[in-house]
Amino acid sequence: MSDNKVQNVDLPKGYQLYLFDELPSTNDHLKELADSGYAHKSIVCARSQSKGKGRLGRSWVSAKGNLFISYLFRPDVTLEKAGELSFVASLAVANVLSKFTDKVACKWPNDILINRKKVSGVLLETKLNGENNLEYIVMGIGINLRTNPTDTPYQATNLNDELGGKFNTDLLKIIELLTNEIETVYTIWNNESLSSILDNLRRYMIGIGEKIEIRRPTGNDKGILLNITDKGLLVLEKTNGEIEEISVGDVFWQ
Ligand code: BT5
Repeated sequence: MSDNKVQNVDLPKGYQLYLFDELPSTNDHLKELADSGYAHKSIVCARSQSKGKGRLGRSWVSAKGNLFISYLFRPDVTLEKAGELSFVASLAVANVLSKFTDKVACKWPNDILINRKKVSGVLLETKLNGENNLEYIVMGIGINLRTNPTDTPYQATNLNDELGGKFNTDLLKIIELLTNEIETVYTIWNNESLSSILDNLRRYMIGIGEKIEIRRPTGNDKGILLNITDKGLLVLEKTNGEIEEISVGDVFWQ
């Protein structure tokens, strides 16, 4: 395992990176390491994944050249509070991508877009210790740096194409940029609250006031995206006038 430990990378204090050529899923591997006692702020990155995972049992297309990275955190918080880390991840990714282009946006809840196409996604996985006591959380982030699938229901893109073929930053440099940003945003979340994260994220959020379709496991709904609440829920005004606060789903533009 120590073979995978990377020393020549400039990360904020406390972070340790483990880099692999290929893994089934960086989230799954980091969960195993977490179970064997790896520390808060351990990071697993793979150059490719053979079984990359999305949310709700979906898969994440994981070809070489893109970023597949997972962060382990052991905050002393409830499960509900830990879920807020998805917004921490989104804001950090949006801030990093904004160093390359001003076309970055966020589509609720965690999709990061360039020119309204999906370039990145976030998958949180938790382990509980007792009823509502968090043992750890794994924050998985995928960023399409050089390629993207072309057959997804929501259109995808990659950073290199959006920069007209001019992306040439190496993997360790991207990991440094992202980890620095994650540390900054995580510290704000840890010290203050979700509201300051969401205020920043709202600068990137698109779709407010627009007609959307929300697709979710329990059924689809159409309406106007009114707002994102201070807890990160999506407020939908349905076509029948009813207002609902939604915690899980995928947004499609109408
Ligand atoms: C996500 O899920 O967007 C979360 C993706 C998290 C991936 C990271 S990579 C590192 C870590 N290890 C893992 O195993 N996973 C995490 P979701 O919102 O469910 O989006 C998945 C859907 O997006 C799929 O059903 C496809 O339609 C589409 N999709 C799949 N691969 C994609 C890609 N590379 N780029 C854009 N869209 C993609």
